[in-house]
Amino acid sequence: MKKQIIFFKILSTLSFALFIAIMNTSCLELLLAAGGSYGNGGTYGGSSASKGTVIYSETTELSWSENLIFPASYFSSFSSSSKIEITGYNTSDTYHTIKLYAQNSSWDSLTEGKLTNATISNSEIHPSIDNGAISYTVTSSDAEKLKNYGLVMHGFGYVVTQIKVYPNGSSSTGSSTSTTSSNTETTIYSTTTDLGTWSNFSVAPSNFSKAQQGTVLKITTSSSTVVSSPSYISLKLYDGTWQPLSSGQVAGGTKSSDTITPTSVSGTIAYTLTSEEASRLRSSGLILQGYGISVNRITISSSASSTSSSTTTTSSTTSSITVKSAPSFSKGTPAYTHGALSVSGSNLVDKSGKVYQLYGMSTHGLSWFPEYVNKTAFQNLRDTWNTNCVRLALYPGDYNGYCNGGNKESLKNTVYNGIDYATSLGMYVIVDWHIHNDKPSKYKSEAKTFFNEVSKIYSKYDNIIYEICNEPVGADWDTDIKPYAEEIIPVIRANDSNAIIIVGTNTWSQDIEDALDNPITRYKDIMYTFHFYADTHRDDMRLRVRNALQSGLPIFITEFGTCDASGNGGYNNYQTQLWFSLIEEYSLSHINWSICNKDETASAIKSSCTKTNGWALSDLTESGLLVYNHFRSLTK
Ligand code: IDC
Repeated sequence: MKKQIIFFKILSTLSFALFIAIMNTSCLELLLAAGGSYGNGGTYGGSSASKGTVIYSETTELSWSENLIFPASYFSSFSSSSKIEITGYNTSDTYHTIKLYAQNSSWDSLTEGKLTNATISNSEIHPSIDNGAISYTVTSSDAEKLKNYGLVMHGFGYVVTQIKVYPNGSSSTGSSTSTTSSNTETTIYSTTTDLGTWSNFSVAPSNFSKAQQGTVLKITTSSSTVVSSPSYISLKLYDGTWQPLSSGQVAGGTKSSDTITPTSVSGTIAYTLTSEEASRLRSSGLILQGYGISVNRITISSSASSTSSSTTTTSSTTSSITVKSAPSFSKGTPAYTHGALSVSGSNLVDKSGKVYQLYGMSTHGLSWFPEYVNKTAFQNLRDTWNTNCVRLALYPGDYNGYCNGGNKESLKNTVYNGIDYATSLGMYVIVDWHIHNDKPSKYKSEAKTFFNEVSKIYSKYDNIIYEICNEPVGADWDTDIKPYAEEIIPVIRANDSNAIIIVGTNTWSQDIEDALDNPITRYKDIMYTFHFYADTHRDDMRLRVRNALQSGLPIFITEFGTCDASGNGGYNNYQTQLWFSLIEEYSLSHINWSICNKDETASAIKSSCTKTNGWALSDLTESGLLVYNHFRSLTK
């Protein structure tokens, strides 16, 4: 969506010939290449940088929904004294704010720099003058991020009329005629990732488009907290198809077959590519795996022979991902019939505005029961169980969770496969970032990266729903959960402007009144999570839900159990039926925990049954049978 907005703005300033060229290239690439002549600004790098260069001169009201994007090429000469100057004025709203982010995969907020004519709180810049220029002087870390990824700006209650950049700060008088930076290294990864016990992450092929024989990868590392005093440390480099890189030269460590032992846990190793390895990275990207060590940054040296005076430096992102085209759902499937969903009052409604109820099964944690993510299982859930939705539970925290030693790549693939299976069956699918027993802010940066990537790939899918924090615990709504949500939602919405986003509430998603008292108003199509485990949560909880619904809160029960809150013990048919009555009264969406054979009461499949699809009724537990019969009584 953001790309489209900017795309159309740029389009108006481009010639027809360029338009034809755009049609033959990816919009985004051209957009980046068009950097030097954006808006009415002079050619970047040619004019005196000490006077500043106008990079934007349109009148645009920031109202959360619009992101202004400036490619990395605008910031190629940035360093720690560089400045961004924003001219504009406050609207008549009572709230005025601007947010600056680096356009890296985790959308890091820029908050540490020096402001003039503005103050900052909660990563939001508040102008202290009603109109005129405010400025942000970047830190060296901001400068690095902007140089590599570019800038995203959004906000509320503020009209931007001009943006200028001063690579040398405002007071510099130095002659700066050749401002094209001759960077020899480009940062292609700048998120601290603890590799723990052989975790891995990948860097997309686009980052290696210029790799050739002799190109150097520098990997900066620090200690691991997952393995606090490791008996050894190790790094392994692979191409994107898991073929090792082992022929190149290593400095800063020793190499034995395909394993590199860094000289020190905190330091930098340099790996020089052979031409065959460079070609593999160009086509499939890099996977880095390791033990007892964290990676903080990866840079790639640029080739020596660059063409002179090019201002269109390539912006590399770690997440240049293939956006899948819009799926066509088969006739008669739930997603075909009901299309893109939205929120109206306290209701979830379908494409024709009719109240619509989603219901179905949740997986258990994908780290432990990924085998239930298969197409036949989902088809059984759609056809035999009569459900229209599945939920994919990705735990960040627990042991072997996504951010705690789990194999990120394979977990992500399980999520993607799950979305693809559900889509091919015309089912709705919830991507659940399964925070539990934690504050959502704990894994915020990982969550941003994850949701940015998924929502980019699936931006054209109308059947995907994002649940951004399953069950916060010990997290204040006003100061933790809501600010977290207000950082994650724009990341998703920048890719997918209308997906339903569900936000968890404190105390294992029970404190729904907090959301009622201080709802998220910046974004539409937001729902709030309520969870019940029937034996533990009874009349008092039903009353809370009823009251919140009557006050207009859109509630989605993304998880319920027929037993007690531990998930094991206390199977309670009677209390579950009472919940089903309330659910029916308000057409609430509801998802049961969980489709797996773990030996616990909440599981729908008997522990003696190892089938991962094609279950007979005799394979179901008492909980499984109860929800099976309930789902079959509903209309999908
Ligand atoms: C439980 C699982 C159990 C697992 C535990 C910790 O059923 O096998 O050992 O998590 O990972 C929730 C949570 C959900 C819990 C479930 C039952 O969202 O993760 O699953 N529950 O305790 N909220 C209330 C109950």
